[in-house]
Parts: sequence; C-alpha cells; structure tokens
Amino acid sequence: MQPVTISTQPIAGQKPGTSGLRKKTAQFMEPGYLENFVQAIWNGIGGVAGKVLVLGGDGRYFNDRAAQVILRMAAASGAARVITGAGAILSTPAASNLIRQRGADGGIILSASHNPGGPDADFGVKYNIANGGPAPEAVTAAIHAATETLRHYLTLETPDIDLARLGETRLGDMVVEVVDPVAAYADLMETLFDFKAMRALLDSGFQLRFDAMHAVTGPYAIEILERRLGAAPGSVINARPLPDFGQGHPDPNPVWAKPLHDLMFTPQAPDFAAASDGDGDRNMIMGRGIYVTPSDSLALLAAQAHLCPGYAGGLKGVARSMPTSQAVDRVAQARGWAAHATPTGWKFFGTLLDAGLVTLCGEESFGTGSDHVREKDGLWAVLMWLNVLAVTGRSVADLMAAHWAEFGRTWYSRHDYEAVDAGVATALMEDLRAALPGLAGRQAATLRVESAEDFAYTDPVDGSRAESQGIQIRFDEGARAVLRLSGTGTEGATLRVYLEAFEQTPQGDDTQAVLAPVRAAVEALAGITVRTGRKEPDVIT
Ligand code: VG1
Ligand code: CO
Repeated sequence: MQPVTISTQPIAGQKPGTSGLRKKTAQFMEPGYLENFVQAIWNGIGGVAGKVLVLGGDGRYFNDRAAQVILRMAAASGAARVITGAGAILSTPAASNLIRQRGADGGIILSASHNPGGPDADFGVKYNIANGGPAPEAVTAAIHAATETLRHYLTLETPDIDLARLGETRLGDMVVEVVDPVAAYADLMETLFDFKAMRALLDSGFQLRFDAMHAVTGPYAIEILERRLGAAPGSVINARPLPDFGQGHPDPNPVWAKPLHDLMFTPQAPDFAAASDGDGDRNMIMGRGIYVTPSDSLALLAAQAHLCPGYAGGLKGVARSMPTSQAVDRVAQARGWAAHATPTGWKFFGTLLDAGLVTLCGEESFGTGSDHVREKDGLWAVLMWLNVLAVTGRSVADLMAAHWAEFGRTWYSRHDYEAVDAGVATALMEDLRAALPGLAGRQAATLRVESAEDFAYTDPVDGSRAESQGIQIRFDEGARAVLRLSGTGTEGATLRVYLEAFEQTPQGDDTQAVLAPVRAAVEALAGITVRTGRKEPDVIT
C-alpha cells in the first residue's frame, strides 16, 4: 500500500514540556496538529522504518481517534509492528513495561496525565524511548526542532482498524498487535511483592479503598486488588474509565480526591486508602486519620523496601526531584546509600536507573517508582505500601510516627498558583533569579537565607546539562523553599512554591503552621501576593 504525502506547515508551540506535549484537546484536534507532531517524532528519532513501537493512552477523549491516526502514520513510515492495549488503552507504567518486556524501540503514550480530559479540557502526546522511559531532553529537543521545519507528513488512506479485538491485524505492511492492557503489568507486580502476605492481610478484615478517579487504573486495580488479592468487591471505586473522567480532575491529592481524603478522617474510614491519576502513574497514600505526603511516602518506602521480595536485596541508591523534600535523603544517609537530586520530570531518572545507580525514585507530585519500569507507577506504590503494612502488621499512622521518630520529620507542602498571567509569573521568576547572588546571609521575614541558587543539573551518567530548573533557597535550620513554573499546564502560567522545614523531634501536627515562617520568607523575597494579586494558592498539597 502506497503512503500518501500530505503537505503541511510548521505549527508554532509544539514544544514538549515536563512530560510530553500537552495542549487543549480542541487544539490537538485541529487539522494536521496531531499529524504534524507525530511526523516530527518520527523525524526527530531518525525514522520508524522497521521499528517496533508500543502505543497506548489513558482513554481520555480523542484517545481512540488519535490512536488510529498514529497507527496509519506509523505504517506509512514503515514501522514493522505496533503493540497496543485493547481500545488503544495502556496506563503509563504498563506502557513502559510493555516497551521493555517486548524489546520495542520506543512508544507513544496518549495522555495529559493529571490534567482533566474532554473536548474542552486537555490532551497530550509523549514519546518514550527503548528503556521504557520518557524521552530525554536531547530527544525532545530534536522532536521540537523537527516540528519547526516540517513540510509534509506521511499517512495511509485506510479505514480504522478494530482495536477492541485481541490479536494481530495488518495495516499496510505493518502488524498491529492488540494485547490485554492489564495482564503483563499485573504479572510484573506479582514478581515484586508478597501477594500471599497481602492476601492474608485482606482476608483478616483489613479494609482498603482505591479511587481510580474514573481514569485508566480502574481495570488494573480491579484485577490486582480485587481479583488477585481478594479485596472486597467495591474496594475499587470510580473504576470505570471515562473519556472525561466523570468531569473530574484525575489528580490524586487532597483537593481533587477530596471525598476519599475526607473519608479517612471519619469513623467509617477504612484502614488504607489510595488514589491514582489519569494515566496511572501517580499515587496518593492515606491511612485512617492520616494523609502521607508523597515525599514522606518515598522516604518510608525506601526505609521499608527490604520487606518486599523484589527489593529484599536492598537498594542501590535513591533519587528525588530537587523540589521533593529531603526526607528520603535522611534515610539514604542513615543507610549509606547515594541520594541524587534531579530536575523535575521522570525523564531525568532514566539514566540513573539504567546505570544501576538507584533503585527507588520519587517526586513530591505524587510520583513514586523503581527500576521495575522507567515511569512512575501509581499502583506499584499502593502495592508496596500494602506489602509493608501486611508484613509489619502496623497501621499507616503507626509506621509514619515510627519513621519520624527515627529520621526526624521533614514538614512539606506545595502551594500552586494556577493560571497566573504568564508575563507576571515570568517577571517574578526573573527578578528573583537576578536577586540570587545577594541573598545569602539576608534576613527574609523571620528566617535567614543560607544559600540561594538557580538549580542546574549535570547528569552523572551521560553528562547532559539542564539549566534553570527552579530556584532553590535554603534557610537556617534545614528549612527550604523552591519556586518554579510548571511545564505541564495549558493555561497561562502555574507558579509552584515548595515549602519545607525540618524537626528532629517533631512537634504538633499542623503542617501549614510549621511552614508559615518559610511561606512568609518566600513572600518577603518574591512578593507573590503583591505581583499576582493572589492572597492564597489555588491548590495546597
Ligand atoms: C508536574 C509535576 C512533576 C511531574 C509532571 C508530570 O510537572 O510537578 O513532578 O513529573 O507533572 O506528571 P510541572 O512541570 O507541571 O510541575 V504527570 O502524572 O502529569 O505525567
Ligand atoms: Co500521570
């Protein structure tokens, strides 16, 4: 079958951000928009002739049609095979696993992750490389460069193919292989965790609730938690994936998963609760009467990983994104592991994981993962917690209290100011950046600045460099603030302010009160309220 060449023009702004290209769905649906970007991916990676690719998405609105476009374009450019989940659905960690397991050359994930979905919401396309992880900056830069010179794309004139049926079909000379999206992933989980101990825990009356937020993890959670582990039917709620996530915001945090969060502070609370995001790579962890910050969750899992069969041999090292709290560093120091701090975005963990320098990594944004795949993994984190709970027989609150008693407590919160005027947000960051050289030693509200920097990172494995990855201000007594602009938003700018304080012997339980001096110091240095007119953040996690 002859490929058809369609003339096109470069489209401005097709620049991948923290995690792929994210835009309004309507923009992605404009004629040629998706096609241009997909052709730029092919061009940016040196073509797809003879290659094997994985394709899947979180099932949001336009996932189905985008998948058909990409299949035709892969076939037209000579790809040998595309492996996709039924209905073109794969969670992000399942896609990562499939790329690795099948030795594929790469993959495309259709998702805007935690961003809402629907015709008026967001869509996204992300390219992952052969290790299963998000393309590193050099590759996304090549893709972006390709968008800027694009003059045509190749496609086929064929009808849509049936992606509901498992098995192989031909599209031109290319094989389309439709697989069960859940099975291989669920099998992988069984190799990492003590399913027997978790089954026994659930048999003993331990109650669990998992909120799939009408997003992609529903079928995964039903299979693993209810079918394989025996959690009571109905333990997984909002389990049916919907193209608009039930009009919700599939972002597992105390704000967007509020019903679940609030339930955990009532007498009806189950023992353990968790939620995941649109594409299944994020997790929120809660116990009865306690919300575990993602940074603390990472630290706890690092400290207890040896209780899980897949990690019984110990950890090689840990990594966190720079804005993530230093709680995990404290565990690493006590255990003698190397601790790495990378820029925000999972793509920066890939080289460390590939080189065997780290086993566990995480981000404050509800992302935790390990070397089992090259993406963060929501259900994996839930299972690791369940494994730890099952083996120790302790409650979430108990485990955290013991953790803080041993390592001290790293108080942490992120304040997001959303849809801020882009000019105002950029000026705020630029002015603060310009002031950095004079900040050390200066008083900011009640705190004294110890050091201040514009975070830059040199990858220890491949030597690649990433500049301007957020402003990091350290204060006396281990307090810290980080400011950066989001790279996943689709409206104006989102200013993220990350606040941290440390107490060796933790007092009280009011995170925002403990962090108030750090927040005041940030206000004194950056003038967020004055510049943006916002007195309060839109989202506090
Ligand atoms: C956010 C988070 C970052 C995460 C990224 C993708 O990026 O802060 O930690 O890696 O989302 O997560 P930003 O640039 O908006 O701060 V997901 O689950 O949306 O793929
Ligand atoms: Co996600």
